[in-house]
Amino acid sequence: MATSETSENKAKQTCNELEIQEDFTTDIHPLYSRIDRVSETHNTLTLNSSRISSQLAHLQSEHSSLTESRKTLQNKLDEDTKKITSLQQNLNTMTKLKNDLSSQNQNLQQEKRKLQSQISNLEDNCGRCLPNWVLMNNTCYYFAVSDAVLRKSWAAGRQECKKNGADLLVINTKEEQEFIVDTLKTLRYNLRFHYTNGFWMGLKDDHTEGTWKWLNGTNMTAGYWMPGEPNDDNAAEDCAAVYPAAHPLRAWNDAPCSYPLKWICEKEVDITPHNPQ
Ligand code: MMA
Ligand code: CA
Repeated sequence: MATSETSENKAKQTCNELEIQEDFTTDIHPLYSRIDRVSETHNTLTLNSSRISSQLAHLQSEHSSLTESRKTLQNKLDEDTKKITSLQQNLNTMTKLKNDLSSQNQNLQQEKRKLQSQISNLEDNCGRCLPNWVLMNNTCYYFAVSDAVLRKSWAAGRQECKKNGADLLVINTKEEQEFIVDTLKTLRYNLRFHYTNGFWMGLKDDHTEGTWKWLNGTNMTAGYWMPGEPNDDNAAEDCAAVYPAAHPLRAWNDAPCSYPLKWICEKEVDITPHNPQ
């Protein structure tokens, strides 16, 4: 304390002396004060410069560590992008596989239904009807349902029946009508309704328009026509066909006899079992 008081007093004294000597110092005093300011500025700048240098070093190290992270992240991004692409490819493959399997499944289901109906045919008519014919009440029926069988005119369809010792279908009872339509629907499960999907029967009105006669010569008594049929469209429809219609008792249509349709044959059960050659 004593020392600082003393130096304070000394300073005051010096100040006074300087004031007294003001006249002598007026020339050099501003120079000293400028030197002081310059040196102060220099100090400040040196300080700032070293701060900046250290900040720069810090920023540089941050920059290089960020560059490093950026590289790592970019690599990760590249890897992930690759993964995504390969997953996308897998997904496409899987989707395709799934579609293939589902269509295969559909085909197999169809095949299964066909085979099941063939099994029941075999169990029912083993040896009594030709292969692929259906037995009902001692009568064998052939339904030309296969896509491999082309549509034919009424007369050409009838010819096919005759080749097998049969003739076109004659429907004698309501039960037979229901059996025919039900069987058609079972066999043609995947066929959408269309008038070209009819099956010729042994029924015509070509002798007297409007008088329908079965092949066995009997007049048709009960007709299971679709609504609006028979309409003898264009005055040219003298042959009757049965369809896999929703309502089994509204399933007939008259069509031009030359028109290509499928057909149904009918024949009494063979007494002798069929021997496949
Ligand atoms: C129409 C209708 C039937 C006729 C067919 C044949 C699509 O159905 O008039 O009665 O038999 O055409 O072309
Ligand atoms: Ca018609």
